[in-house]
Amino acid sequence: MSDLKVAVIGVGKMGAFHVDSLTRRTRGAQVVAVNDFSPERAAEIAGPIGARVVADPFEAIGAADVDAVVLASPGFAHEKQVLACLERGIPVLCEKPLTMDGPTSYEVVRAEAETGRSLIQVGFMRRFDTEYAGLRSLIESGDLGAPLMLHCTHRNPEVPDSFTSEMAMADSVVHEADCTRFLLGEEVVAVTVLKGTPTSSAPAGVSDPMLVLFETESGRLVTVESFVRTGVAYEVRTELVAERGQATIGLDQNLQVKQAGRWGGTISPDFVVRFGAAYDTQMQRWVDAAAQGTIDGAGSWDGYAAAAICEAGVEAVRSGRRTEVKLEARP
Ligand code: ISE
Repeated sequence: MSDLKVAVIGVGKMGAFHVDSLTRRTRGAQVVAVNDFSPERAAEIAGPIGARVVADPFEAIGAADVDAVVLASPGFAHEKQVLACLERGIPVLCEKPLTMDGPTSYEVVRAEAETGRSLIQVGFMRRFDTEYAGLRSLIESGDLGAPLMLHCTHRNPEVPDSFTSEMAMADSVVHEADCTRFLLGEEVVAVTVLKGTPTSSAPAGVSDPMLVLFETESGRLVTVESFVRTGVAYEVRTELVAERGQATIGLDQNLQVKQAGRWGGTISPDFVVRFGAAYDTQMQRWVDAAAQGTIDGAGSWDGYAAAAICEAGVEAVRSGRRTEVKLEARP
């Protein structure tokens, strides 16, 4: 079978990683077209792999030789670009968020349902991380009894000053929203946010860290510490509390060295290092599925549910009140 010919839209940090993954670490795929709002950046990434630069993202999506699309453009551009992929009937791997809010994500879910196919995969890469997948299998096995709570820690070493509390919800906490659904297999129905003393590194008015509480359909509680200016490293952990035991993932304990009266190791500096293998596994599974005209991972409904949870989360940040998540019926 010939390689899947892929257009990559947006080649910032994430898109460039995906191009590298498709070119060097994924079987059965070839990047043929690259688009970015900076033509110089697009040329820098496309040149070494012999792909062409396409100035207009919609021209790249519509190109006759493009079989599938990876979208790593800014979130606000996703809605129209995903719809263009649906219109052409080609598979798309869309980085989160699916769109910028619940209602527009739901429109995308409906548009996909009308095609009668599963064409949209959302890049919730943690589902492909061996530890997250292992924790889900453990929950499903029933060995620890019924799951009761999750405690999630989400820490970034640094973000730009322009990164607001609302952005922490939509950009970082969104992964915990998806993991909650992935691990517990049920919807989140309400979000509450508590803002504590902010770090002195946070600009005035920005709540960092903050404590987010998800309530699920069956009444389970999930706590999320969101702290995006720790100045330390990238730390993402989850502890499951179940009826007959607990389990923890994300300790990120790599090589530990003892020397000269001290011991220690390193912590992943960022998400591309911590989740690099998960991104690559996601890419291989998506390419294999896309070659069959389908997806293998989080779908548009998952993207919509995460967007709806984050929308409630942003409202909870602003109002300080417990906010219910409003989900439409699944088409
Ligand atoms: C970033 O955009 C990501 O998607 C990472 O996975 C997340 O952990 C980080 O907090 C975000 O800023």
